[in-house]
Amino acid sequence: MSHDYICFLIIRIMAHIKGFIPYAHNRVDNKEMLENSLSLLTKMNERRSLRFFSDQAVDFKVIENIVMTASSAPSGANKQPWTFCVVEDPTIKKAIREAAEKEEYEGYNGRMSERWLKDLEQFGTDWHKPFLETAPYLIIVFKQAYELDSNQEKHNNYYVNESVGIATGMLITAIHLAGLVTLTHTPSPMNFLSSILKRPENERPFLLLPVGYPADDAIVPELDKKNIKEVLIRY
Ligand code: IYR
Repeated sequence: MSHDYICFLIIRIMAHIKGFIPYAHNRVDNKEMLENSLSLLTKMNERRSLRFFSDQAVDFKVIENIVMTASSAPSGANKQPWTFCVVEDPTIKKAIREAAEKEEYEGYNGRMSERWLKDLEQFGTDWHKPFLETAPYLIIVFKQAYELDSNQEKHNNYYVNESVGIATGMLITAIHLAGLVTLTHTPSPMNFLSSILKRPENERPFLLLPVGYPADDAIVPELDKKNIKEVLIRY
């Protein structure tokens, strides 16, 4: 019996004991695979970060689907160390805007380096963040640094930044493919989100994403993306 065959048998036996299920796709042929990958590339290249939102309502069911798409992401030991807080209450949005603008004001007026401010010039950003009130939803992603067991003992989660980063990437993709727009907003520091949203001690704010339709007069900066030679090194 070959080593590979023994491994195969062990996996089969484990599958029986530990509750595995078969997972074998129907193969997609090369032509279809090329078409699928190119059509996704074309679609994803249309994604832009938006700073000008319409206040037009969006069905909450769409937000649920988007969040659950993000939550299907892989994570260290499948701990799923994330919480997605969805804010539509205007009073809470206002409180978030006020706190964020306070931090951003400090950022643009002393905390950020000259070089950083220069790098941001092309985006035309400043400390004003009206979209935090205009967008119908704010999704605030929290990462769970640790979990508490039944004895209230702390257990650190694994690869938390990687896991929550992947889930957030899937969230952004789901928002775009649903036909909505967002912005990856990181008011800094963003501890105020924990207190406004009364999150537990094990959760830390990771990213804030306004979600909605673009305003009728929305504009985006003309940006270059790196070409394939710059990002793909073939060995
Ligand atoms: N948080 C600030 C500044 C800012 C920082 C980066 I890095 C950006 O890509 C864009 C903005 C703001 O939101 O204005």
